[in-house]
Amino acid sequence: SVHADLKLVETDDDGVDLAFRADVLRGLSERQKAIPARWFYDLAGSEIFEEITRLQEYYPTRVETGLLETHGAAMATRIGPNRSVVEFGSGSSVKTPLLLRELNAAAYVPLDISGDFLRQSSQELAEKFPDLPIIPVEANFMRPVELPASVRHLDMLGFFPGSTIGNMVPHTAVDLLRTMRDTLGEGSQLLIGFDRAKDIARLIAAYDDPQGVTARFNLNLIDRINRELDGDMPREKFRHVARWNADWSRIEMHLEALEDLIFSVSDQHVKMRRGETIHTENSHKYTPNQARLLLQAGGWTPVHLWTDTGEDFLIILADA
Ligand code: AVI
Repeated sequence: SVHADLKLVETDDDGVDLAFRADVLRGLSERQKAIPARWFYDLAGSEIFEEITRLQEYYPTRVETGLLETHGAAMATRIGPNRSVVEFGSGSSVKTPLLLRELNAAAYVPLDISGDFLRQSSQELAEKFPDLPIIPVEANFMRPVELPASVRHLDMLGFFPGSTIGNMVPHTAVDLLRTMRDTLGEGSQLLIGFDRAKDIARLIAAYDDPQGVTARFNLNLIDRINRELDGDMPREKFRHVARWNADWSRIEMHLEALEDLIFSVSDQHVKMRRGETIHTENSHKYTPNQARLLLQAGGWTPVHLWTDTGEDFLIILADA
């Protein structure tokens, strides 16, 4: 059964998302222009991301799903029964059931900033697990979340798949891990996915696929800015770039200007030189030791690690 929730996004009188406008206007006035990756995920962006996860070149979703299929029972044995599963970011229709079918969970609490997505995925899960109490909470999990009273007395298991942690710089990732620990409390556990450092050519192919799906994902941000923030960015004058940053061990996505440009967004004028970029995403890749260290820095003690034979992806179980 699915329980009720509440509302979050702040808008002005015209319905403009104030945080989106503030991030874009600030980001476009910096020396290295940059827009946080979270703004990729409007409805169109979320749909294109789903397409990405089905690409041959984009291995993370496939490999992580395989790990949950192969090792789900072993994970459940280590986790134990009667935990409340708190998922950070709404349950994907594929991965969450693979975990829930093995765990004898007391409740499932998906946290997401998008209420629409949350309601949809909760409904789908309720059909698969009719006896499991499902309590969706509309919340920004980057800040401490007060969990519903009905689950607060239980031992929690945080679930953070997808290597979403990789989209944060280590400083922010550590802040989030500490916040998760505060949200989940003493005696809790965390099951978290990391994408592993690997051959650079394979990483580039995963973020610059020949079909151009990832390019569409990146360029969709321009459409969103033009539509929601009254912009006139010329989409066809930008190209998608994916590059490896060795110092930070990450793939970066950028939108590169193909010629000198002048455009405006919400009445703010922006100039770009040919070849200049807007940095739109980081996707950090970790060795097992780096992943463990990140968890430790965030207040967690890694207790078990699962990886695939191709050594592409990691799932780590940690204690609070
Ligand atoms: C959601 N996140 C983990 C994806 C990633 O791989 O960093 C987003 C993505 N960007 C381009 N392709 C996929």
